[in-house]
Amino acid sequence: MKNFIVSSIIVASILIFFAATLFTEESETQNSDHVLINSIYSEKEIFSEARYSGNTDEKAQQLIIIAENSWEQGCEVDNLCFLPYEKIINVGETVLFLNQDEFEHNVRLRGDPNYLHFPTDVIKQNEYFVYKFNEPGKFEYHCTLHPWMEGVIIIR
Ligand SMILES: [Cu+2]
Repeated sequence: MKNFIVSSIIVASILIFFAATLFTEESETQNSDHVLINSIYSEKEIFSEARYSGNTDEKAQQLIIIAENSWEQGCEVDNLCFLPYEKIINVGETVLFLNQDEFEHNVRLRGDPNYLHFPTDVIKQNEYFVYKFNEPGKFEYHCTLHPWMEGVIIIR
């Protein structure tokens, strides 16, 4: 009986430890998003050349990074072209796409020949594009210059 109690306590401790680890990673990811978003809006010496484009003037809450070297095929193997590959956001939130690659990219909705949803031309290095999502849904997007670059935004 004593052994059972001891092992129960050990199992419970391990579970709590893993739950805490998961929670910490989640909030660290969100915090680093906020830190980078704030630096984009405030560190003018770095982003002074950044050409703003998008459908809103509101400050973004969500960040997607266009990864370094994503112009080169291969990032798609581990879904590392847009970071993160899949982003879950709330209706009414604004996403900021930051290009950290040295080549220019775009963000276009799959199956949208008129490019109405992401009416951006190209995003150059250290430039960004913001888009506010006002409707729930699943948006599969890609870069038309480098079609292997794919990502998904789920709005709920
Ligand atoms: Cu591209």
